[in-house]
Amino acid sequence: MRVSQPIEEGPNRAVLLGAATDDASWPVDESLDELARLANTAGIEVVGRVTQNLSDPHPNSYLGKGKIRDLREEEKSTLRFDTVIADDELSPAQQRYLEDTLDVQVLDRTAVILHIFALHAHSREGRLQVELAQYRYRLPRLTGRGAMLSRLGAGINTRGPGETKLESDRRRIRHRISELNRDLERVRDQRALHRRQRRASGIPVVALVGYTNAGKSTLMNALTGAEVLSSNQLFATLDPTTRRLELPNHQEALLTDTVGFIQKLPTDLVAAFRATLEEVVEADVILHVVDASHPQVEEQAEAVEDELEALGVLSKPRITVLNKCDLVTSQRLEILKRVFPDPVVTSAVEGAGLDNLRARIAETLARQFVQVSVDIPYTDAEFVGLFRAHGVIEREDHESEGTRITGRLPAALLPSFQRFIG
Ligand SMILES: Nc1nc2c(ncn2[C@@H]2O[C@H](COP(=O)(O)OP(=O)(O)OP(=O)(O)O)[C@@H](O)[C@H]2O)c(=O)[nH]1
Ligand SMILES: [Mg+2]
Repeated sequence: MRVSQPIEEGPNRAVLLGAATDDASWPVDESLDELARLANTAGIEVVGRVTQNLSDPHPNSYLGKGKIRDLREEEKSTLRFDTVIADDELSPAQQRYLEDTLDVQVLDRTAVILHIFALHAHSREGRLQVELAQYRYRLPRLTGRGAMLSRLGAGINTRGPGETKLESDRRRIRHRISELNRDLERVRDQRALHRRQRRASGIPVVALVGYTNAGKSTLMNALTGAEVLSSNQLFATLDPTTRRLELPNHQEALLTDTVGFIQKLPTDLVAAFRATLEEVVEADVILHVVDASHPQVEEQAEAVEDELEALGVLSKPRITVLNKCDLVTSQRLEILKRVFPDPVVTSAVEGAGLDNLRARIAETLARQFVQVSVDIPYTDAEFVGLFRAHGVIEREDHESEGTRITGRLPAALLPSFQRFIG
């Protein structure tokens, strides 16, 4: 079964709607610049913008009703727009009001992001996740104009007696959602198994995280010779990729590239990509890649930190990478070096700072792992398993009394092994 795209086919000429609210940390114009880039990535042309200062978005109409009427009366003929995109997630009521008043396609930031995700997901898991997120998003919005887009598959009509089109659509979507959840569970078990195997190999994992378009994939390619798609689009990467990373002193790690973050990222969408982000949760070190050339660099970094906090990984060792340094003046760089704690400065496209970054990763890992030699009696054999699962074994000998292991252990596990250290 194919998901019908949430965005209508054909030319889409959109007007962006933005509410400048009191508590917004992000200036509305910059937020709309970003929304315009999202729209372009989704294949939509942006022909105008309407913003309004409001303490909160209007509960029934997003912007004030006067503003919306002006848009209809004054601008509709001049701008010839067929779509509006709100910068915040619209409630079903807001969506309906805008549709009824403007008689155009009404989208919000989430719908546009979902559309981009659908275009960019390639793995089976990625596709399942996007489909699930799309249905979850559409279920409460199956009325009015949206209902026309709600048909699942073509030519199937399984409406039960006495059931309205809307009810049968809802029922089928719920059914599909539970199917998707089941399929995803299976894919996730598979992924968890792979992660366990990787863990057991004892090679530490380093995860790239950052705002979308910060240069994570370009950095991944520069560091490992991988050929992950990097492109000047938002959310170019959805599916995680892992490659071997060589560090100084013949040390090795695995480097994982992940989906980017964005401000106002809907929690449902984050939930749908939970499995992808488990790679981050299980990493030993997190590389936070920051686009040093972006005017909103601090706000972007903050949005990423918020997501890291939600994932519960703020306590993991983290290295801030100020990327795209080729695009900033040395003066600006000095300022940023004071804003971000102890950053490594890189240019992924020019290959600058990569040796420093490798050295910093090695140092950070070394701080977490300690070299030990332990004699584990056969009666405590479960500790051999523990060492295997979390440490790096360099040598293992089976002696008469027990197992002698030489290797590296995470510093946090040292107390548990203290009594085996001879
Ligand atoms: N000038 C310059 N451009 C860079 C640098 N690193 C990445 N880029 C460009 O920035 C754009 C985004 O790079 P990606 O590597 O795709 O970014 P990403 O963080 O993987 O983005 P998503 O996967 O979309 O979240 C591409 O056009 C890159 O060529 C850099 O150090 N300097
Ligand atoms: Mg990428």
